[in-house]
Amino acid sequence: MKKISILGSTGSIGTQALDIISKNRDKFTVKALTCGKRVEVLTKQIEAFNPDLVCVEEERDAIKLKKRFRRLEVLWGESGLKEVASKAECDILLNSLVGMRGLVPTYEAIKSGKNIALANKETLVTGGKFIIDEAKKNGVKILPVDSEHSAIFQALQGNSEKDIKRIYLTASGGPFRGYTLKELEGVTLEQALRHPNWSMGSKITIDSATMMNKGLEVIEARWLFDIEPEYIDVIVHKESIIHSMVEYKDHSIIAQLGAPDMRVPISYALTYPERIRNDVPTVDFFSLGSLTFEKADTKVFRCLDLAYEAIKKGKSYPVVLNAANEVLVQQFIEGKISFIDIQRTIERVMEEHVAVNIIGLSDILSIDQEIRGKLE
Ligand code: MN3
Repeated sequence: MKKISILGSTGSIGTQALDIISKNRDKFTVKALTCGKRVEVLTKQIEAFNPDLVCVEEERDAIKLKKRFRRLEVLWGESGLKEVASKAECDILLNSLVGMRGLVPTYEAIKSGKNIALANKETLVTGGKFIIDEAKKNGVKILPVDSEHSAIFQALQGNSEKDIKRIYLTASGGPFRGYTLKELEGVTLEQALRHPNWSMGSKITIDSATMMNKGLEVIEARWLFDIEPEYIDVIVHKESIIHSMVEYKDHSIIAQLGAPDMRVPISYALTYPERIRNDVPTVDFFSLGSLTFEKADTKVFRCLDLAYEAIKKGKSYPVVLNAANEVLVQQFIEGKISFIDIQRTIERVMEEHVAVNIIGLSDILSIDQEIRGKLE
């Protein structure tokens, strides 16, 4: 039995992970769960999975849960989340928090020697080298949950990272693939939330529409697989069947394919190096007929170039890129700014930024706060 703890158990990745666990009760047991405000969903999860430890955002919700489940340990707030990451008893901690707030819990989990199934890409975008070095120092595995990085990880099995020549990250292109800059100006929140292939949370769905998601994934791949950004290419592949590819030094290319369903990469991270059965549909090649590949239009989708620029310049730039993006996506969701304002403002904030060296966690957190303060 593998002991699993989940940060962000009521979100899209968290609920799909629990769905996998519920169908494989002989393989997994759940030790800790955390959520923000979806306490009703968490309550059902506590009844179904019987964890020892939970954490919620608000103290009043924690008090209610404590009354209802007497033997359950209930924590709350950011400090509670940190405590869960550090003390939850588990073989794998699934971090499916959204945004940069996943960074500190990842760090705590690494320090306490836990292997991490990482769905929170902002951890590596902002923490980068610092997080990878800490993981190495503590002998901790970081197993990718993001579908592209899971594909690369799968294509690497039996091979060596040293022999990688190039990584091809595939992108669906999102709902606005083929749009001109002019057309992008008029898009609505409802349109941006309608992803053609993947069903995901709202932050990542907006990031997919701006293509910032792919930019963040380039940075994530840079750190996960220790490869310079000039050897990471983005290919728009609208069918979302090839989830990414690795080209080796002998020019052999290994790809991972499958239906676009997050339960596959989630399962693989939880059961690695084994695989388990699931009810995900198989790829029907004859009804697909063909797979297509295009260049991303970075003149229209500026975020992708901005992410490459941030990782190439290094230092504090990726933290700035991420902080600005998180604030602006939230403002777009709240109807305060237009879709195109997201990329325009990130570009301006990056131009104005004077680079700072990142030595430790406190540098990352203070740059993040500074950028949020400017935009909020
Ligand atoms: Mn992805």
